[in-house]
Amino acid sequence: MENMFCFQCQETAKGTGCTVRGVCGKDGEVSRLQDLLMYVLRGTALYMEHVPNDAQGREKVDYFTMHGMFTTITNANFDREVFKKLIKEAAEHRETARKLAEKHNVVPAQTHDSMTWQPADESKFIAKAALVGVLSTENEDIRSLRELVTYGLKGLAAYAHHAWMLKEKDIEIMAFMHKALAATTKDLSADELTALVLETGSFGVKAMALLDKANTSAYGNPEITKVNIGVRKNPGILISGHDLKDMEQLLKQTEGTGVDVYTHSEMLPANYYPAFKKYEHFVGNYGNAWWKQDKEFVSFNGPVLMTTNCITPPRDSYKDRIYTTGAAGFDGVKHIADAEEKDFSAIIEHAKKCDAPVEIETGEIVGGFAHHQVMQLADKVVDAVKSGAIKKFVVMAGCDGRMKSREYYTDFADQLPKDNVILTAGCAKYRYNKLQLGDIGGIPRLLDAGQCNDSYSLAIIAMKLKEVFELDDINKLPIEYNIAWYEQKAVIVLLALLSLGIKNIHLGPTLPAFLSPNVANVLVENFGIGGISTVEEDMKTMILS
Ligand code: SF4
Ligand code: SF3
Repeated sequence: MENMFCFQCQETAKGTGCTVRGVCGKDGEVSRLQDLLMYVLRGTALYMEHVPNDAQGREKVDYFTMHGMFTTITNANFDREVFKKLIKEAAEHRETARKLAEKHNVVPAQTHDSMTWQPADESKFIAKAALVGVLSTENEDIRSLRELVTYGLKGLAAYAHHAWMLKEKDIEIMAFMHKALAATTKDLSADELTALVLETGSFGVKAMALLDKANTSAYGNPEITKVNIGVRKNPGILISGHDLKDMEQLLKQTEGTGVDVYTHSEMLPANYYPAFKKYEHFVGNYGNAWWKQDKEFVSFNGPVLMTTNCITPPRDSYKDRIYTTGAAGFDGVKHIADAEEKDFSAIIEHAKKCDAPVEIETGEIVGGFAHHQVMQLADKVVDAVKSGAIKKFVVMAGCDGRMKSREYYTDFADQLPKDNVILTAGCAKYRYNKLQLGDIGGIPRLLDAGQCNDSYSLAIIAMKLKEVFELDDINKLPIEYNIAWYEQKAVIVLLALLSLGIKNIHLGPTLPAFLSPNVANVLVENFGIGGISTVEEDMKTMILS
């Protein structure tokens, strides 16, 4: 038997599954512990799906399940001790869930082993995990659908978690999370599971809308911003990941200390928010997408705060400068504890002893085109479409990754006709956000809405255009979707788009390994999902046709 089995991300080994060690660096033990954590969370869900939404005391269980799932997404947490602790805590939360169900007279008649298995003996965790992982579902289509739901839920949990940090909670999202997680243990038909996949997508829309509300009500609407990509002479802290509350607290705590703050990868869009732009010591963005961190963290010189995914196994040369917080973690890396106001003093003191960052790039990039800002430009955009100055919008949202084949996205962006506008979100943008793509009558040809969750903004923009042009079908808009995926946040974005009725999405650089041939067929037949080919070929079929 394999030491592990994981195929949740795009870079999975041989395009089929990681079985010895993850391409991401996750080892067999951590992978198995993640499987076991998911198992106990499923057991919890089998109680929680019956607990009324207004039941007193459910919030802690909701939070724990959401947080637990978030820790298992690709490149979030690699710390085995964290997972052992989470598994034991999960059993305690499951007990709370059982008591809640009992109190409300809704204890299910049927039991499942995940509802009763006890983590009494740590030495038995791995053996148990080997029995309950992905491959424990034998039918490959059912397995495929269960995992598609599960990965969508992981992405959904991550977005709901970011919103929760800003005190935006939606009990219906939590209730659905348990219902869907519970469903993955049941004997459902392929049709029932397919319906659940779409329902997961519709809750993905809700979670992204909730997060959009949380972010914009706390920090204002993103606005067009030129972001400096060079450096200054002070020591700096680099902040990565997606958690804007951490960003806020770090900026506050570093003010007046002589330490500058730079964003990295998915934190770049923090530069677009009015509440953050006002800080004089907030310099700009350093580096590129997550997978280049092993080089860029070396030249940054100062400490790095990883607030969420994507962390990659740190090199010894800079490991002592990495700090994690929230759902992120790595063995031997310092972790900043959760608190209403987190204490970043250790990282600030650390920064003061470091050299200033080495400049690796100079200039500016432009972003901040979330829905509110684009609506301000709506008249201009509509006129440009009507006059033919803009022929097409191409949504190129999603993730970046290591594979050489992703150069496709740089070439694709570069070769698009000059009357096409790219709409982007997520770290996929680093493949082309430093190209000089120009503008169309003052409208930049690359409109960056923000983080991957801000794909919600792209959907809002599409729906607004549909209304303006009085179309009965969103697919009649001159919009093409050429999306790059890597981890499970991209899975929920994809499912969200499908639930909104968007068809003919191209997904690359490869289709998910967790789609069985039959499930892939269902997606092709019902939604027109396709892969990518060569730039020349795709330019012909998507853009010039
Ligand atoms: Fe492999 Fe991706 Fe799973 Fe890591 S997350 S073990 S790379 S499939
Ligand atoms: Fe990137 Fe990890 Fe997906 Fe939020 S940071 S998009 S890969």
